Amino acid sequence: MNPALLTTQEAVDPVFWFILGISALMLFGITAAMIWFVYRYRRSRCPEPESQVEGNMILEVIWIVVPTIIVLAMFYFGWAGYLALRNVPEDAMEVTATARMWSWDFEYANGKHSDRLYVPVGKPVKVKLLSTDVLHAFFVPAFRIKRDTVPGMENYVWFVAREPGSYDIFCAEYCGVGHADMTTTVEAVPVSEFEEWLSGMEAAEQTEQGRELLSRYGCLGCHSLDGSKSVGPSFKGIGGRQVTVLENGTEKTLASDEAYLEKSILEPGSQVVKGYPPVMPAYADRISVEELKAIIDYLSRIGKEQPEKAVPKKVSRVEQGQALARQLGCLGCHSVDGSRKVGPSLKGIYGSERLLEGGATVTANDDYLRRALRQPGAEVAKGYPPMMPPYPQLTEEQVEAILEWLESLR
Ligand code: HEC
Ligand code: HEC
Ligand SMILES: [Cu+2]
Repeated sequence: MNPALLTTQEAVDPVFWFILGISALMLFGITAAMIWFVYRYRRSRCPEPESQVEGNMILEVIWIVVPTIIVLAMFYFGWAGYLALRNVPEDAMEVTATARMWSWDFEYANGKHSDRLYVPVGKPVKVKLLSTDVLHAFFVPAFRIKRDTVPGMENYVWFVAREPGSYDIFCAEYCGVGHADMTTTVEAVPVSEFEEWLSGMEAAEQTEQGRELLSRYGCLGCHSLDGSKSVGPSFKGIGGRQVTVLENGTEKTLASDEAYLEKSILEPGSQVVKGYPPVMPAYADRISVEELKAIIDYLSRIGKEQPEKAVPKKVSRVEQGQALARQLGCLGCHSVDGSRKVGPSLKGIYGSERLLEGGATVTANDDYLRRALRQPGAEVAKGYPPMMPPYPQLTEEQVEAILEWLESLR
């Protein structure tokens, strides 16, 4: 038997049914024999023992040998199944699951994080298990896997999802007041959908990447984002607008769709915007296909949306704060809809009056909220346990992003 070829369900289920079957057989066999003996040798029928049995070799051999074989068989199948659970197939995809009070964070090879575990159907997944605080346990009943996450120690499980679907994940180690809320799901999706999800970025990241490329390639030296004319036309509203160009000396009016944008970047000389000098360098051999795509996406987007929204210092910060809150597990203890969890809801907290343990009240301004993050034990909200962990790893910039996110929850 090659244990590595099994899925975890196939490794566990037969052993389970084997042991359950033998136990059931024993239960019914022994109970039936007992009832039969009670009836057959009842006192009214046999008041006195009539014979004295000294021993029976054959019987003794049977009840030593048969149970020994049964127990060894249970051990053998159990051990083989256990090896299958511990031998990760070589082509397994790695994901890191971090448990903390009271939520899960999943990190993929490319650095992407999520609060649900996305996996491709049919591909083995190795889940590295870490804990940042106390003992938790990663439990997915559908795949028959359960393993402790231990602070300071790395553990692992693996599984294959054969069918697309959503499978429950629980924490199976009592870890404090929020334990019962420590649930999420494995989302098994077709491989192509998974790849798309994995490489996909949040809108905020995309916007940031697009902008970053524009400044890296010096586009912003000749193009403004705010509508003002510089060496070249402004990018403001560029996606989808009508533009008049000179192509080989003839004037043409066309819509600046993605194909037009691509051509303008790769071979700007072929269509020159009317009223501008043909000085834009060609980028045909200088940027990669992905970068070109990111730039075009960005330019098309700032055409459709409000430019202030698409070049969003503020919005992307809020989204960064929200992503951090999810990643750091704030949402395991705080709701954003006004409901009480382990800690107070973060909805409407910004700017509100807070009652503290000891009777003082404070206004939740940036200073207070910053202290709440930096030294959570110093001021404790009244009626709540002093359970909030400190986050010494947060940079000042990240704290600012979280504060802006909190402000947006008003
Ligand atoms: C040296 C200055 C300069 C640089 C650097 C530059 N451009 Fe241009 N760009 C221009 C000029 C001038 C025009 C208008 C004439 C033309 O169409 O060639 C233009 C036109 C365009 C157009 C068509 C604009 C419209 O209104 O239809 C796009 C799109 C564009 N540039 C994108 C970019 C991108 C993206 C980059 C960076 C990868 C870049 N440009 C770098 C000067 C520049
Ligand atoms: C383990 C659970 C837990 C986690 C994780 C957690 N908190 Fe808290 N938090 C609490 C509890 C409990 C309180 C109330 C007691 C106190 O003030 O210390 C609290 C208080 C707060 C307060 C002050 C609330 C008030 O009413 O004045 C803020 C703001 C806050 N948390 C934000 C966050 C942010 C942001 C994160 C993520 C970086 C986070 N918390 C992570 C449990 C948690
Ligand atoms: Cu837990």
